[in-house]
Amino acid sequence: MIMIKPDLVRILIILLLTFYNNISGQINLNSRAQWFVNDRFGMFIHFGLYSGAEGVWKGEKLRNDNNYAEWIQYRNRITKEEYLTLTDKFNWNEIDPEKWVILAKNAGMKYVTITAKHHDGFALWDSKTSDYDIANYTNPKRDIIRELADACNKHGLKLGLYYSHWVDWEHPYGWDHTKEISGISSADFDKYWQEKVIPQMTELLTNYGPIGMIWFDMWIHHSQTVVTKDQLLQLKQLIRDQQPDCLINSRLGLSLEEDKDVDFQELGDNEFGQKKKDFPWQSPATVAHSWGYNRLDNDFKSTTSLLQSLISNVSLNGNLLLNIGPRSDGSIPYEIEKRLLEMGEWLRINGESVYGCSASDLPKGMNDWGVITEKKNPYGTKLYLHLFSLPPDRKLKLTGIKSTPLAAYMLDDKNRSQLSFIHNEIITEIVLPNVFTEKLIPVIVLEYQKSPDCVIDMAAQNIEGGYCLTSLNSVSFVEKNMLIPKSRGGTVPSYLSIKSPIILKWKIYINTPGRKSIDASYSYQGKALNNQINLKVSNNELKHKITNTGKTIGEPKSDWVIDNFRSSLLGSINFNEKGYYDLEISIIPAKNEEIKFQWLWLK
Ligand code: JFZ
Repeated sequence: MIMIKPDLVRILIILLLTFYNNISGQINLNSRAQWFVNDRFGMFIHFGLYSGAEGVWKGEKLRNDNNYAEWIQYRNRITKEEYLTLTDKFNWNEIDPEKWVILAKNAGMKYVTITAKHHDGFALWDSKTSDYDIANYTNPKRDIIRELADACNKHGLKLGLYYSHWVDWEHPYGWDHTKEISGISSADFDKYWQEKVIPQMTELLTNYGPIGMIWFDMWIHHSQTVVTKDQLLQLKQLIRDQQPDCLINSRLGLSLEEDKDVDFQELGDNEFGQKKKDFPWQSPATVAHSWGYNRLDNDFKSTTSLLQSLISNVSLNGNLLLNIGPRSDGSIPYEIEKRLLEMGEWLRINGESVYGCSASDLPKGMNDWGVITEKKNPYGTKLYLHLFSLPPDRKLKLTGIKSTPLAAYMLDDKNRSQLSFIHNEIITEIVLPNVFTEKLIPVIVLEYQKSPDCVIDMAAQNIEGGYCLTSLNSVSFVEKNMLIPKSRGGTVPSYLSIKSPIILKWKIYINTPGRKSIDASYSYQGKALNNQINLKVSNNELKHKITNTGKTIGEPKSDWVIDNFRSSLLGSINFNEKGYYDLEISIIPAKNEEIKFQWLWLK
């Protein structure tokens, strides 16, 4: 027998953990979710009887502007009997779930989540619990979940199942929003729960091999619904017992505070990340608006914007679950298929910057040209700079990284031809190629020996080489209630409401010395003559008197009169040498007056 010293065990564990963390790059996740944060991109499939209605019923379109065609039975008040006539519309000889899986694979997606049972209560598999299922209405019997599970196995994708546990329009005691009028007893709802939810979930968890995730869909906390915490715990326990590796999304309905044992947070529909989070999360998204096929829903997002949503999420540690709504013959609308395939093409070349990547430590939006993902491995760290916009002078400035890169090249360049760059303190200036071979989103790779040091309290130079200084990139603490969000359709910008003297400070790095001018944008509606802005940099000082900025018209409508935000020159200052500068302004409003401060612009 080999004896292992406790010390050695400790060292081994530490080594293992270090390696583990380096691979994932994302902390605060349980081991179950490891594949999920690695894979980043999945396919959502909304398919059901509603797919046959296509968002129209008896010539009338869906009674809701959100276009959610899978809600047509509820919205257009269709009885169960009439709704079932939709089964005649389906062309079962054509419907082949393997085609959806192949599309997912070609799109670079690593998992597939299908509506096993949506709100209409109709099961897409051969359910022993309920006759309200696909097997009962097809001859020979079909089981879409089985076929999809087989196809996923064959092509190496993980299978996720959407199951509407709260809303069910078929079962007399399932939740249906009209019960807000009629009411429902908790005993009756529990009948539905024990008679349909638990047995159907048991079927799904025991008959279809490994399930990667269960996608529940209760988008409000259980306390606001008829569902009880105990019922949710029962359901969760069932999953943990039957499939210990299966992920559960946060729309189960328990808050993360009351139960930490949910595996990832699901954001709202088409809601994308705003902030880096370590806990795994995902945005469900559509290519147009509807989830189920809607023939009138033609507002398709571009491939570039879909890719940007995916990459931006990854840059904040998030995933993207992008939806297709097949038609009643199984086909995918051309506009959706085309975009998915284009995403796949991009990922085949540039996927290294998405799969297995996580957030960098720089705050979202700090560099205005795009987003950054990061990959650590035992040999070093790579940063991937995704260019959403291109600087007109073809010199990309990355602000915030202290370390000097070892190498810089385009991710799609097999030869890794080096891009020339200059590194100054915290600005890496990279000379971009004149022509990009990548037409959608070019990616620059920067290699470092180890995870590079970041400076996060700096205001970055923007794409035009200037600095836009707001309360958001300042180092000063600002009371939340002073931040006024934009309003009136964005014609009134967001601003800082200043009613008593305040000091705001920024840290910037100047890499091109010289004289720079400084403007301030603000609105002032009063009559006082002693409102002041004083600016200090090193030993220089600029003083500025604030005067009334008047009104303007936001839109050509007589009632759209809004405060004017005007840019005024404060003066110019000589920045003699390269280096860090502290910039400070004091804004001193006259007594009882309000200054609406927007930004400083330094260039
Ligand atoms: C739900 C479903 O009702 C819809 O049919 C679709 O399946 C979608 C993926 O999920 O819709 C929602 C869920 C959450 C919100 C809004 C609509 N939300 O958080 O605001």
